[in-house]
Amino acid sequence: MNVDLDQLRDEALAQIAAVAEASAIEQLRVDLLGKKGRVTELLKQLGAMPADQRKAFGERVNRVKESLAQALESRASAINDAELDRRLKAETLDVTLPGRGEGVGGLHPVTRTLRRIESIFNSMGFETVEGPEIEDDWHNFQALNIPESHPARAMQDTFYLLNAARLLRTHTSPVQIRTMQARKPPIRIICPGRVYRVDFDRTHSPMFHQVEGLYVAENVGLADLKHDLQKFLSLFFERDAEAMFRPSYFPFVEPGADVHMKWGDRWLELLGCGVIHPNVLNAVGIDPERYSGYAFGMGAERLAMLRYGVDDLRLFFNNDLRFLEQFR
Ligand code: 2U9
Repeated sequence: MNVDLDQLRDEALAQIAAVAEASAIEQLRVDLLGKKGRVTELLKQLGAMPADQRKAFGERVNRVKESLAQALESRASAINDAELDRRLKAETLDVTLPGRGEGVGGLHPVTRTLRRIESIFNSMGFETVEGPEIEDDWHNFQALNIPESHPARAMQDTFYLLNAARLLRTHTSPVQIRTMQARKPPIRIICPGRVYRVDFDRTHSPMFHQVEGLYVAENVGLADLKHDLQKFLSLFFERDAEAMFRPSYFPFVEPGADVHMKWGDRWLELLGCGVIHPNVLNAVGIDPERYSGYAFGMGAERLAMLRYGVDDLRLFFNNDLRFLEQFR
């Protein structure tokens, strides 16, 4: 018995000393001191002993039990300390590093361009008016003297809604139609907004932004148009813009023109314009014998490309931050 107890204690102490993990310590505790542990089993033998040996043996077992419990506890705390040391070394934090900060946002280059166009025209006496992006055939085409046979009305060019009674506006002209129906001349407005066409390549997007404008009053003509657009271009490009008005056809104006601007040694087409067709004035109930007007239309992305030197329109719609960040 005596030898067994000492041997058990020495073996157990050696096992405890050899343990390297907290979970293994717990397993050892169960093996030694648990309900069916080796030391506990010894205590169970007490009952079968002669009474004169029982007390002395009981005391010895209890002493072994206490020393093992103590050894287990100090080994466990040594393992915990070592683990804490390891983590403190591994998970160091450099509190002197500068913070990452918050990224400062900015307006999209097309938004900036739209606002620039708008504020220039506002300063020239044009009021900004907006309207619906879902339109009907009359406001988008018929009122604008666009004939039934015009290719713009074909499915390949216009997005029609499922029942075909409505469509996504192909220009912001219906806003001018609605404004002329609701007001009396003089009317001097610009209409910025999204427009939609079935078109997608390096210089066309199925959704893009237009700014259209018109001025309707008595005795408004081509001279006013040329003067006002010349002024707009000079303000927009911040230089003495050299503009050329070249005859062009649009159903809603007569005469119509494309406006080109001298760009280095080339002429660039920038926008379209013209004197409002009498059929359009009649359609909205304005007497073409008394009133006349001019109108123009420009693509905001096209002006943004020129102002910022961007050569692919699709960059405006991909929204890659590496591109957008350059406009902060
Ligand atoms: C009404 C009457 C006339 C607006 C006009 C243009 C010429 C024109 C294009 C420029 C490039 C569209 O953005 S673009 O693709 N626009 O060339 N727009 S005259 O004429 C109007 C508008 C409304 C009631």
